[in-house]
Amino acid sequence: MSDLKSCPSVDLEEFVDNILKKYPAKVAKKRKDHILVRKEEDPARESIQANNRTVPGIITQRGCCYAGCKGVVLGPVGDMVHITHGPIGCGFYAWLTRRNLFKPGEDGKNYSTYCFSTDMQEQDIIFGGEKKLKQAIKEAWETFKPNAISVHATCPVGLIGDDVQAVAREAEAELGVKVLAFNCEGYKGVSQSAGHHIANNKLFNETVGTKDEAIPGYSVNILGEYNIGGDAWEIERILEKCGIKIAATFSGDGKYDSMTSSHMASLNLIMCYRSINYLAEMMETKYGIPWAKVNFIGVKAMSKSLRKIARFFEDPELTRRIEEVIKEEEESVEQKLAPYRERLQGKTAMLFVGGSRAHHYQDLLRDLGMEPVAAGYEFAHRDDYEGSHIAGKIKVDADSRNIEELKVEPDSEKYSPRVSPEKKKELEQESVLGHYHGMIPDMPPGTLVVDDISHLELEELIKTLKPDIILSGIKDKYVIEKFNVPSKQIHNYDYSGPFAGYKGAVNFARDIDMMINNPAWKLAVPPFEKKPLLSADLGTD
Ligand code: CFM
Repeated sequence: MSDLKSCPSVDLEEFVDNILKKYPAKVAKKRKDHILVRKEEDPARESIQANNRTVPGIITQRGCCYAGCKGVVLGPVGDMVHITHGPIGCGFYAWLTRRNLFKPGEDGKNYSTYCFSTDMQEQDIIFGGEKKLKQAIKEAWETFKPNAISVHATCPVGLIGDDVQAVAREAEAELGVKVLAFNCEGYKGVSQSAGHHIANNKLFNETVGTKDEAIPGYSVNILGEYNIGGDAWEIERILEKCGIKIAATFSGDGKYDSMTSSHMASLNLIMCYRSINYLAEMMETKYGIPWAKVNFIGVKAMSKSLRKIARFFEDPELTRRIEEVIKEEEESVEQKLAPYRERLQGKTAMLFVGGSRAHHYQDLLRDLGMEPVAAGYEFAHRDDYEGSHIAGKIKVDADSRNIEELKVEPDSEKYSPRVSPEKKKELEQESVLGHYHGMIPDMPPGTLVVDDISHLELEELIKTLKPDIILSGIKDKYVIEKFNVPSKQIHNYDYSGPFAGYKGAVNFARDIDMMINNPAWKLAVPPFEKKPLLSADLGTD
């Protein structure tokens, strides 16, 4: 039934049924809707459940709301001080392990390598932590004079009810620096996805549009690019070579000031739709700035994204320059990629990453002749799988209702549509503007899509589909490698990168080749093959 090269004899539906049988009935019922065997030629006929609570007891790779707000969206803005209001562990574990790199601007301000925390103790939990927070903001301001300060609430802060918003307002008035406070307590929502939304709302309300400064030339903002391993710098190199100006990046290598005037740019480019589609939609409604979904991961994807920009600006000179850059860059990487492609051709991969990379990296794998056989997100929503057109149809539940949906209207002074309604419609129909097609249409029949994969499911997939590599994260990396399958971290790139753009594709190919074709995998014997394993059955009482 399946046409997977790696495992032609596997009946995927039977295989999934067998995995589900290992769960108690209630759990199996829930997980069933999060696993999709791609069968239909028309992907629009297939759908998956996502963004639901993880079943307690299942080992998930997800993070918390605080991680999504502080770690993901705000953290990369390096000229701000980001204060974690909570016990020290939360700050410590969000301390640059994601490798969102930062180069200071002309003012030389860079706090990205510091970890700021109020270090709450038991007595603060009992008597309240507001005073301590106020003191921390003051101290941070006096010591560093950052361009802005953010405060991020952790679980205990929400439980004891510290009013971080009031403290931020007071501090802002007293010190004369912007203080953004986020109620991103870890337990809000079902994953870090909730934190993205909370971060987007406040950046939209209190940062974007606070400074009007014209941006000349072909200007774009890059949304949802976080400069992991230097990705944003490779993207910047290419766009600048084409003559396109990046007004602001949200938020890799991000500067606070550039975000304040980002509403003056001509176009928003969305890399990671999951973490920042809210901001893009709201900026379009309020300021008339349209968005285009791009993917800068992969050679062909990069070129395709550049052509989308050319199509939007519709200037023959810019288009000519873009085509020149594409030709030059593609020729140069082609030579470098050829030897890797020879060794990687036909190898299979599985991808279980976050909320966008499990899709983006499929383009790069295909550039190398590799075949993605199974993929899934940890915390994405149904529109990331099925396409942005279904976003309005997703059922809101008790968990998603938790996060405020802002009511946005066109700004009476600052709203200015970038293109005529006719051209906008045309570009939407061509899927240049306002459209993300999602992961499922890119996965051919005979592949598997698994949302919020558990370790049990991952183990079964490894044993049966026997992939040559798994792109995933730190929580499952060593589980995977104990099965003698190499695992590349696609969250922080395992000390490597950049992987974006043309040069990044070569770095990635080099890393992947080194891992897959390393003879060590055939020599190592995992411990559970040397010694018998303890085993147990699930109790039924
Ligand atoms: Fe977007 Fe990200 Fe991702 Fe994400 Fe993340 Fe990340 Fe990610 Mo780790 S913002 S959804 S919350 S692309 S930190 S840079 S790699 S899980 S796939």
